[in-house]
Parts: sequence; C-alpha cells; structure tokens
Amino acid sequence: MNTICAIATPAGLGATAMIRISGPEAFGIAGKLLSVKSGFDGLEPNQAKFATIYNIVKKDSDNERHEILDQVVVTKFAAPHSFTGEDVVEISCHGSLYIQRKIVELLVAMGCRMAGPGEFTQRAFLNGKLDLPQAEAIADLIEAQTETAHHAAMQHLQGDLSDKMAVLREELLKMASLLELELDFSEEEVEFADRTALLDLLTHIKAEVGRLLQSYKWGTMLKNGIPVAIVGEPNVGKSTLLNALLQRERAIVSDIPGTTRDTIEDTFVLNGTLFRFIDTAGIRESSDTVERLGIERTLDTIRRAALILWIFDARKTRQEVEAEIASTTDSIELVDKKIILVGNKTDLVADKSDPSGDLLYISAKKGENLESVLNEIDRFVREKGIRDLTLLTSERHQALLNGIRASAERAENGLKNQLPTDLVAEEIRMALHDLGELTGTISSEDILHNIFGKFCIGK
Ligand SMILES: Nc1nc2c(ncn2[C@@H]2O[C@H](COP(=O)(O)OP(=O)(O)OP(=O)(O)O)[C@@H](O)[C@H]2O)c(=O)[nH]1
Ligand SMILES: [Mg+2]
Repeated sequence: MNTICAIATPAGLGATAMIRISGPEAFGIAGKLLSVKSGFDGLEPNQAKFATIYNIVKKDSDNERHEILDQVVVTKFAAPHSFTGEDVVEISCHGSLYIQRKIVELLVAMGCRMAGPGEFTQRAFLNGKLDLPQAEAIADLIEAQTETAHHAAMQHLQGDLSDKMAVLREELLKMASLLELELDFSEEEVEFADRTALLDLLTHIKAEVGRLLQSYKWGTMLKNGIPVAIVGEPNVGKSTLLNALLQRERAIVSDIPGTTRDTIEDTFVLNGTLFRFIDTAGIRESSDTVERLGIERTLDTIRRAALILWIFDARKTRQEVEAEIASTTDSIELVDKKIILVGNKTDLVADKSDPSGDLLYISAKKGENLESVLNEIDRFVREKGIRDLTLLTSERHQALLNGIRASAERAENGLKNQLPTDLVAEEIRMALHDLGELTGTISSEDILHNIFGKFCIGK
C-alpha cells in the first residue's frame, strides 16, 4: 500500500491550509520532512505539535542550503485510530499556495504518492471505518449548504440508511437460507420456510424500500432547492414578488402584460431549507409564438414544482381565481403539490377580506404581508416532515433500491403462483446482491471508481 498525500483544503487563500498524509510510511516521511523539537517519533498519537519545515535551496551545483519554508502544526494519528484506519499525519501550514505546493513537492520527493480523488475516504471504506453509504454521505456533508441538507447528510453518516439496510439484509438472509435448505432436500418435497411468513417479510421489505424511494424526490429537491413556481395571469405582479422575496432586482418588471417570457429562477434559504423560486410567463391566450413557448414552459414548471404560488389581482373574486386555475391545470397532475393563492396589489383595493380565510393578500410592490407567503411555504415543509425523514439523496441508492423492490415483487408473485422454489430463491439472492452493493459488502473496482472518482482530491 502506497503512502499518499494531498492538500485537503480548497485552492484559495486562507489563513491556514491542511495537508494530509496517510499510509504505512506516513510517520517515516513526516519525520524526515518535519523538524520537531524532541523529534517526530517522540510525538504521541492524537497530539499536535509545532514544527518547522526546511526547504533545500540549491545555489549552484555544489552548494545547497536549508531555508525555512514554513512553521506548521503537525498532528499524528496512529493506525487504526485515524480517519483512514492507517497511520495519518496532518500538517497545518500557512495558507500560501507556494507553501502548500512546495510541501507536497517535498513529500512526493520523499516517497509519497499524490492521492487520487476520494482516495482517503476510499481507504477509510476499505479499512472498515465506514460503509459505503457513510462514505458517500461525506461528500454530501461537505457540499451541504443549509441546515436541512446538513441534517440529511449527517443522518446517513451516522448510519441511518446503513442500519435500515442491515435489518432488511438480516431478514432476507434468514429467508434465503431456509429456501436453500429446501433445495438441498428437493427430492423429499419438504417446506422449511413458512410461506405466509415469507410473504409477510416481502411485504415489509417492499414497504420499507418504497418509503425510501418516495423520499428520493425530496432528497434531490433538498439538494437543488425545493421548486416553488410563481404563476398567474400576465401583469398580476409575479416578477415583482420574485424580486421582493429575493430582495434584489432579479426579473424585469413592467406594466406591459407579457413582460416575462422565459422562466427565471433563483435560490433562497428559508429557515434552513433551500428553495428555488421560479418566476414564469403569465398565462393567457396568445398569438405570439415566443410568448406561447414561454407559456408552455410555465405549464412545465407547474408540473415540476412542489409548491405553486398562484398570484391573482386582489380585485378578483375567489370563484374567478378557482375557475382560472381549473382551466389552466386540467392536464396537470396536482396530487402532492400545494397551491397557495396569493392576491396581489392590495394597495389598490379597499376591502380585501377573504371570507374563507385561506387566501393570502399582499402588496408585492409595497412589500406588505410578504411574511404570510413565507410562513405558508415554511408550513408546507413542516407538514411534509422532510426535515426529519431519512432521505435518499443518491442516484446509485435509488437504482439499487428499485432493483430490490423489483426482486421482492417477483419473489412475491413466485410464491403466490407456487413457482418452483429455486426461482424464488434466485430472486431473493438478487435482492441480497443489490443490498450488498448498496452497503458495500459487495464491491468491485468499477463501483468504487464510480463513487470515489466523483470526490475531489484530498477528500
Ligand atoms: N399597485 C401595485 N402595483 C403592482 C404591485 N405589484 C406589481 N405591480 C405592478 O404591476 C405591473 C406588472 O408587474 P410584473 O411584476 O411585471 O407582473 P408579472 O406578473 O410578472 O407580469 P408578466 O411578466 O407580464 O406576466 C408593474 O407595473 C408593477 O409595478 C402591487 O402590489 N401594487
Ligand atoms: Mg413577469
């Protein structure tokens, strides 16, 4: 096993930067590089110490002299009690790009190899410090920009998904071994595995996997921002509302109906959750080709949105607005979406009381009552409970869980139709294989390359 090194902090100017070394030669190489009072060997694991790094400067072919490159803090972790499970040395140096590069150059000259993408995390996985979903969660954790995304990644890192999978695997293994036993005694036509219990287990697995698959939609939305469409007739003030919510002039506003022709989007963090507001072209009958294309996009945006802010002129009645929504969305599946009705331009009306109480009334231009809109958006997330769910965020996990569900369904059908035991057993084996790939008990070069290749160097 090579000893690897890499800069673990981002390329940019910080007060300090950190360089990581991991592998069997980590201590030996660090000992040569670092001049530590009392010696590097004297440094206890899990302790940090002040050290000096010297650079060899060649004056001419015969003369070389040692020059201080940097004064650093060095931390030592002894295998197996380190992130990678190997001997690890972390060097915190000053943030200068020159110093960082020079230290890596010296390490390579002393026998380190530059780490590949995700190689530290991959080693942690191979040494059993993390399972695969946990290793993948590290990438999510590093990328998390909001409280909700952080929470989702942290749950995976703490083994939430892994624990759920381990329970499923245990149950499936039990079932598989009973079926295999029957196959061994196939001549005698005995049934070791209770068929009703098997069916119950398959139903349970399908439900558990189904719940996780459902959460994938939310998992990806949390990463990219929960899509909130701002729609309504032309000129009702959609772009004005977008700008007011973002507190900057993102979209063009004018009193000409049909100003916005394309969708305009921007992200916004509300109470720790990332949202993506999408301003759209006003919906109306139009003979203008470009405007019609824009309206098509509006309908598409409604299809993809989780939340719809339906903006109308506050002088309209509720019946008029409901008729408008019904006629525009008749071809759109609205289940799972929430439509919030927002009457705008209240500054122009004397009486805007809503007898039913669930319409919101605002003045986007004057910034009045915008908090009522934000409160409704927040309430939607709270009601869905997505801040507390175990969320599936990885495409890889989704594909494997889909496979597990399909195998469970086929096994179920096989049992119900009294198909031969070996066919049912084969489906269970396939489900077990997919589960193994998910948690990483089964892995190949290819799988690991696909996962860790997407990491940055230094992770
Ligand atoms: N009085 C008043 N005028 C408003 C309010 N909100 C928006 N307006 C005005 O209404 C006009 C249209 O506003 P926009 O935000 O461009 O409307 P839009 O819904 O994006 O229109 P399209 O892009 O054409 O679909 C502009 O002149 C705004 O200044 C409001 O709360 N009160
Ligand atoms: Mg507009």
